[in-house]
Amino acid sequence: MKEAVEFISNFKKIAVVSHERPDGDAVGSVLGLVNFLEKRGFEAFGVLKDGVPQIFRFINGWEKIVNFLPDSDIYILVDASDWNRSGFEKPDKPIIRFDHHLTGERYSDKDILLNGHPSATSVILDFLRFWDESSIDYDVALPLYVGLLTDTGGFKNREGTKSFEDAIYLVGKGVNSKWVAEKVFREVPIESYKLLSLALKTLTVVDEKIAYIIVRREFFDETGTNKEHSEEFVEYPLSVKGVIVAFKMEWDPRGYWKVGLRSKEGGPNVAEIAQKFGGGGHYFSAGCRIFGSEEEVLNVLISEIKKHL
Ligand SMILES: [Mn+2]
Repeated sequence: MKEAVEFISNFKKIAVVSHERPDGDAVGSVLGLVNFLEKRGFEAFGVLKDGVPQIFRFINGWEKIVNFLPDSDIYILVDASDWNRSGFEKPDKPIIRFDHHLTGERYSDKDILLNGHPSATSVILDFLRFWDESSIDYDVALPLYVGLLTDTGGFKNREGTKSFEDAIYLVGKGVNSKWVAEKVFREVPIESYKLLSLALKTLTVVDEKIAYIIVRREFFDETGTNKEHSEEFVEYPLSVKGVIVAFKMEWDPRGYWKVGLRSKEGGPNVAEIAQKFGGGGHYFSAGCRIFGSEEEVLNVLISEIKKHL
């Protein structure tokens, strides 16, 4: 960490970049770092190709995030396994990566990849506490907490003490955990439920252990919704009793199916399944893109999953 601090300190302009279709961890990682770097006197840019989802626009500084890649001295890639996931051309400048997964590309010997941390914001919190605790104020703590809360699924997806230790620290910086939970989980637009009611009709269990949900193109058309409205739908097949592995397959306007895979205790490593289709992720959560008809994709996915049971 010391080397990473010294390395970053060599530069003046710093861009913090995360993945397309940003989740709470992506947004929180970018904003937590940017707000901290600004406090330290750097010229910092937050970059998200798809912008900040509506639901996270309560976090201080969200409106500073840009959807193009600005000229910068160094690029910090957060919560993403490789640069391609940012949706931008790779710049010809130093890149350093912070993540809570060891898999993926490495860009520098200063990368900070910590396996077992509950969120990328948890890795960043450790790093910022090492760097300068006095610069971690509310504006830094709030986005880091949002990443922690969302990536752990409201503290459901992780065992152990680390998430709670981080939460105690961040709440100690003034984060109101009840207010944030309401912002994140209880401000669902009604369109999401309209989309969900259609998608739930496709909920299917295979061999008692595998379940899936499909979000078809016409569901979006019928309800006037988009991919932002179906973010957490994979929770429904996953939560069926007896099921240990689940996926959501969703039509993407770019012409393929976007597949999100999840595993429960006793379930298979879904990262290995996603990798078969050119995707990636980690043990309990992974994703990939597959071209083909709904039936074709269902068939190849289910037969691949069965090999891992
Ligand atoms: Mn994450």
